[in-house]
Amino acid sequence: MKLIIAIVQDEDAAELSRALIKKEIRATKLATSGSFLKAGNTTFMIGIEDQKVDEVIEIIKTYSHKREQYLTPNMAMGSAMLNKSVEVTVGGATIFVLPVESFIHF
Ligand code: 2BA
Repeated sequence: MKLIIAIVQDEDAAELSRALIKKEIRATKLATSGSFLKAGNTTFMIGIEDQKVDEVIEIIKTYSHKREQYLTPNMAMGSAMLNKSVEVTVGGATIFVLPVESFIHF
């Protein structure tokens, strides 16, 4: 078994959630935020059998879109302050696949 941790943009979370439910793939959604943009994002925790990992990654890919976002002037970036807008490309998704030592569900 594996644990997939997938960070997606909030805008993609509802559709991804629906697609996972439709495929009977269980997931937990966490409201998170990125350290760089400090904007909200959504983290999915998905416990899944090894042979279904690729299928889940394909589903996440289908519903996670790349978007341009702006760091606005005066937004703190580390200790530096910006004085003009900076464009960054966010997403599709950031995915970690971890081995699961044991899975207990009752
Ligand atoms: P944020 O940390 O808010 O980052 C948003 C976007 O800003 C990133 O998009 C990337 O394009 C840019 N960015 C982040 N850190 C940067 C830096 N030090 N210098 C220049 N540009 C930087 P994504 O790479 O698609 O990441 C989207 C979100 O996924 C991140 O939000 C963060 O919440 C998460 N994430 C990305 N990589 C991660 C990692 N290695 N570990 C944990 N979370 C990660």
